[in-house]
Amino acid sequence: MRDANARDSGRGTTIIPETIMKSVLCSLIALFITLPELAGSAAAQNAAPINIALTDYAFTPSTLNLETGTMYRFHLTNSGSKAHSFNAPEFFAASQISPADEGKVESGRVELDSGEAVDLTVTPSRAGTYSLDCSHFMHSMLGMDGKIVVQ
Ligand SMILES: [Cu+2]
Repeated sequence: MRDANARDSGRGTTIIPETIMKSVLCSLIALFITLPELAGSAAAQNAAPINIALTDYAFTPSTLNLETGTMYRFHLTNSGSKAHSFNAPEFFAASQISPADEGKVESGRVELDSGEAVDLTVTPSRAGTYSLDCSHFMHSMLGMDGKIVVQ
């Protein structure tokens, strides 16, 4: 009887720390899952919003004036009837794209289907004048180009 009691109380003392450990681990895991998300949304909220409309065949505005070290939230909308792209490889190479948005930029451009909108958090890191155009066939010749001036 005494042995059984000793075993019971022994089990009791090990069960309590185990459940505490489990709940501590669970909250730590939850914290690590939500932290990058919170950081990402906080960064996006601090970014200066810039609306850029892509149409057949123009960027509005066609000149973007930006400052190095300032975080911007590009809101690209394609309100044209065709697919267009925001093609600025030199600008993107000279900028920090937020990790959450890196997948939206491929070979220095963002592709948008007709009616599509894309948000992009970008921080220019080098001053310069960078060309912007639509990479689709003949679109830049039809007037779909512009520039990005970073000071
Ligand atoms: Cu285009």
